[in-house]
Amino acid sequence: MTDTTKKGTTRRGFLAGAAAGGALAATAARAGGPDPLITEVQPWAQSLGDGVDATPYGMPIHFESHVVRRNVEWLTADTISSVNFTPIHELDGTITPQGCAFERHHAGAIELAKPDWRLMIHGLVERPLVFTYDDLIRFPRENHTYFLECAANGGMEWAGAQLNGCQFTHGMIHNMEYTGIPLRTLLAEAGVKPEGKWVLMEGADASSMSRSIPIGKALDDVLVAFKANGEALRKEHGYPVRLVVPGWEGNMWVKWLRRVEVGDQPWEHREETSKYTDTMADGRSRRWTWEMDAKSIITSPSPQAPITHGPGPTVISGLAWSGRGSIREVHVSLDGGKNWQQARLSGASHDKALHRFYFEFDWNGSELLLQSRAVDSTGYVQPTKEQLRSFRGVNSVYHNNGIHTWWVKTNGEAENVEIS
Ligand SMILES: Nc1nc2c(c(=O)[nH]1)N[C@H]1C(S)=C(S)[C@@H](COP(=O)(O)O)O[C@H]1N2
Ligand SMILES: [Mo]
Repeated sequence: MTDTTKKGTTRRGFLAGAAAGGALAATAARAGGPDPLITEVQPWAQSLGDGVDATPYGMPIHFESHVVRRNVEWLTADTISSVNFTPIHELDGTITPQGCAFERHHAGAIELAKPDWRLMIHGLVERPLVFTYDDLIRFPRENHTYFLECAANGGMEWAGAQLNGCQFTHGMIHNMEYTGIPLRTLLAEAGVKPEGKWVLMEGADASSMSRSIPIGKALDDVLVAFKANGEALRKEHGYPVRLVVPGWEGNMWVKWLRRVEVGDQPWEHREETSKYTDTMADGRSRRWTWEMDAKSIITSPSPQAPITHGPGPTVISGLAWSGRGSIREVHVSLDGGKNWQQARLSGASHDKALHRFYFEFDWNGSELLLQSRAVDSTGYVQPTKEQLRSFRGVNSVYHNNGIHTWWVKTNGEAENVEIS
């Protein structure tokens, strides 16, 4: 094949033209001769592919088998009362597929069939009620997209940089479109008595996960959800029914929901006293911290997603979210917070849901101290870790929403660091 005779119509001509444009320089550099991937008939074009009955329910193609939840062995004594992390460094857009959305169980993920599921509403109500799954789905439904963030997301980073990858530092989060019945609809069916000011939400697993929620939130946007991203909840996320508590810490999103009790005061159960409370510098703990403050993280480049293409056009990508509303702006710094530039938000902007941001720039190959900073719709600005510690000390585990830093080296590798 001669590829120089008719410039502009041949492959070499095309690549030379592209190289002049800059963006395809890396591809053009390989243009020593004909590319067999283009010029030769490949195996996948010499035989037929799979039939439509080969995969009744599809899994990701095996080339993507590294895009999975991962756990950190030393973090918990066993894998039953434990957590794994969403591979946020590999995902894009805003929706988290259920198959790789992080899991947090206190007594393992249980198997509870729809016919065996019951939801009880009792306590300070006019009519104590029990719903079956078939009862539940006869109420009017709503669809909403929300993030769930475990309050402990980033907990290991309070004292300093520790885990090398955003999957581990920020991966206790997922974002799904839920189909469910507003809790207020079910409470109205039971008739909350005037003295009913709190609800206790309890799960059916052996942990008896239970949390107190003020009636105002329960009657606002809380959902009793049975689908996520269009399909049934996965077992790991509470099949057949879980609670969705928009913007509030993940622990309150009770899975395998079985009981709603209406009361006149909070129950002060384990998960809202000895756990999921924030210990301050003086050793005393904050009683409640329900809302998740605005936060952001650059997912690429990051330690698990280095820059592999060398200097030139580079895409920075990341996630931002707020438990108080939507994300108004995200700023990106290349120099550890000295200078900030506006990132570009792309995709859906739902209240209390993940937002995707991008920042495109021409990397000159020098070291970077990458940071991102979210501003939410209330005007709240994500704090630095220093600011956070000045208020909260270093005894905390939960609710670390400090600005995070990746040190990008000249070879494109990134490392979790903290700068002061
Ligand atoms: N019944 C029950 N609900 C539960 C839990 C649990 O162990 N049991 N864990 C809670 C915690 S701490 C979190 S962060 C979220 C995690 O939800 P996910 O596993 O869908 O990510 O569920 C919450 N709901
Ligand atoms: Mo959690």
